[in-house]
Amino acid sequence: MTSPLSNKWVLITGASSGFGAAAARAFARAGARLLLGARREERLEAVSEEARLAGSPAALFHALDVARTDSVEAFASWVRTKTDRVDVLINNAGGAHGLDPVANGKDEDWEAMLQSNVLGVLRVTRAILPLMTGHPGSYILNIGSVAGHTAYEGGAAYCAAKAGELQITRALRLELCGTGVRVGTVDPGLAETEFSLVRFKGDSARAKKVYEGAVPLRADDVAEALVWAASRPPHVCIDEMIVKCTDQAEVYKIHRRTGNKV
Ligand code: NDP
Ligand code: 8X3
Repeated sequence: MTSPLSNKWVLITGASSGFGAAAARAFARAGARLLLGARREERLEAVSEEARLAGSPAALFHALDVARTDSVEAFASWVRTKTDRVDVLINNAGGAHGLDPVANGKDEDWEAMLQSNVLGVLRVTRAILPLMTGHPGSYILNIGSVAGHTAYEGGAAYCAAKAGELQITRALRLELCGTGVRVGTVDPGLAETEFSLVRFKGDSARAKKVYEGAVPLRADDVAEALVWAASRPPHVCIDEMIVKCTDQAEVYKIHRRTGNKV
């Protein structure tokens, strides 16, 4: 049976690692053509090669920093040289920087989180929307987080950013109602990617502890959820999906076999 994603153009931001790279491979297995962006081009090159081997008829990549309007515009211009339509836009680029309480918060961490998780989604969506609006059934899928639903200590800016992403999704859903363009958010919980390594600025021991004793989500679990959502027929819009590992009932309620507390 032909995949509903066969030859569709799927644009993924933050495709150089974690969910974005896993999504590139998963959409490739479904036969999609890929437009991949992130800052680390050598990583993108490796992911695009994996995607080609997994079955993508075109796995293309270009440097993208969603925190800069000029970079987003250059990326969008490059996209327009490859295709006049984007069927699926996955706004995934983002992450957390630091886990300091507000009293000790660093401007550069707050700014990086709001730039990538909030303004990045707005910028990329604004730039790519013209390639989607004439095509009913196209789909904007944003990556939110359980952090957008529940606040936690040390998470003020990140939780605010992901709550912002959720409200951007909801506003876009309203704005695009009647165009046939679908808008949704996939909001994962604890997932082992480079997320904690980035949050703790390369401290791998601290990053590892976040997952200790639990069985977290894998990047592939989230990628499969994205492929499933994007494979629904055009009249079906998955608006909001929360995906957590079985060991995580709430942000703070994580079953750990070692009893370790992060
Ligand atoms: P990773 O750190 O593995 O991946 C983050 C990706 O985002 C990388 O490809 C990185 O690429 C990219 N990125 C970050 N900043 C920018 C930027 N300014 N411009 C372009 N690309 C950028 O983590 P995850 O895969 O876990 O994170 C993906 C998304 O999922 C993020 O939005 C994160 O907040 C969210 N999330 C993660 C969860 C988790 O527990 N892992 C749970 C819920 C949500 P590069 O550095 O090459 O630019
Ligand atoms: C990542 C999940 O709980 O570490 O968005 O903020 S959490």
